[in-house]
Amino acid sequence: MNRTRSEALFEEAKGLIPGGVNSPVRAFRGVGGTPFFVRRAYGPYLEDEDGNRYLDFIGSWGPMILGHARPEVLEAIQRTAADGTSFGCPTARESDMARLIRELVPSMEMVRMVSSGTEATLSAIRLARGFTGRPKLLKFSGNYHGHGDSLLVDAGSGVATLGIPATPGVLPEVAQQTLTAPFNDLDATAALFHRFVGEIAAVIVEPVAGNMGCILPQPGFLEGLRALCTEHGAILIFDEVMTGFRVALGGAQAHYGVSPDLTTLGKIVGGGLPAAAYGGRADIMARIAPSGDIYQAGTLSGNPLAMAAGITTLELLKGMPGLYADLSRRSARLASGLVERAHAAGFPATAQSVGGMFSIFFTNEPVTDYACAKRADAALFGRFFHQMLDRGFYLAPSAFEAAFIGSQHSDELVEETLDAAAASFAALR
Ligand code: KE4
Repeated sequence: MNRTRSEALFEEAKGLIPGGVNSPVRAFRGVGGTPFFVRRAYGPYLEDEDGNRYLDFIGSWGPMILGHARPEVLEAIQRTAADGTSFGCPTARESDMARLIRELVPSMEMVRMVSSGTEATLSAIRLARGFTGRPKLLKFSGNYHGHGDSLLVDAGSGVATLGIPATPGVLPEVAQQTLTAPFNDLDATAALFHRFVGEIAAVIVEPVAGNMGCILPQPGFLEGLRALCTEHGAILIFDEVMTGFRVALGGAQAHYGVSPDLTTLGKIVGGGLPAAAYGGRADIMARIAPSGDIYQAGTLSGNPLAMAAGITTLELLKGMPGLYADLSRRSARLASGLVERAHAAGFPATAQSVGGMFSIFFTNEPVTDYACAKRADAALFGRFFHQMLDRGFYLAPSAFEAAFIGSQHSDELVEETLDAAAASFAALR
């Protein structure tokens, strides 16, 4: 494929923006090569600056579950913008959004809008610490919750267990307050609760992991976290920035039947515009300023255009009762079909899917946590990614990301994708 204009744009961007991108994963460091620059998008397709068209399995990293440039969403944005774009004053539309979120995610009795998933998780963590008066946070290896200091933390080694900074700029004394357990490991989680009695303010978890590839919770894992948090008086935070309205209309908590104390949302809730949210038990949320004493604020929180795009998206999803069954069926077909074609070409592969998200791992061992995911063949993933990209299929540009399908990914497009995968694996033999 000819991508000369993207290559030139990337060279120029690198002199203006760190790494040439406004978010690292876009630079294709996980798969090598030069990222394509998008000129426009429509339905399930992206079109780059050289006129190449790609079937998009990323959807802006989750938001575009109804496809790009959805007419109803564009119309809502245009109509709203005609009356102004930002006021910094309360609007009725923000209550409409909060009411709609509470209807779809009943555990979110009260809701605060923010502008990114990072802002949602760091606010929820501050709230949990303020509400409990406890300092420590427990997270899981391979879960990503945005770039808040408490979250850019690696597991301490062996006996240490206290967190260590995952990046320069995070202070050791901050990182030490974050404990880490392997995803799906209830015993390790319980051991941390027994070691740090009365110190853990919250557990934060991606109820379906999407930032080390798509890794499902083992039966009983989420229920076990719920029981441990209840037993120890810690707050259970489901980070549903990715899984919210993605694995089910009510998110992973509806799909698995486990209710957290707080939930964070992002991506789909903004319908492609910058919006995110955190919310949950009314007694906890009441502590947020100005009703309470725990501070959090944001100039563009509840922005009218983002509310219009998000509300329109959620209302459309509400009106599509069979959508999530279709997404589950198609993502399962993709997952099993990719594995079949990889095996037929002699490559090890396993895959996982739920609702509108899936991942393939180039290993034959079951993948239940980050250590397993890291043992898969990431180099092969990169080669497969580029084979598919050159055939017009844009999969996740990292072995440690999930891929997404939406309402526009028809059965026919799924089969086309599997045909391209067969040709790609044949070319890689
Ligand atoms: P943002 O700050 O990027 O809006 O959200 C952070 C975040 C929080 N929680 C979960 C579960 C997330 O997946 C994310 C962000 N996801 C990444 C993709 N893995 C966004 C893509 C990017 O970083 O550019």
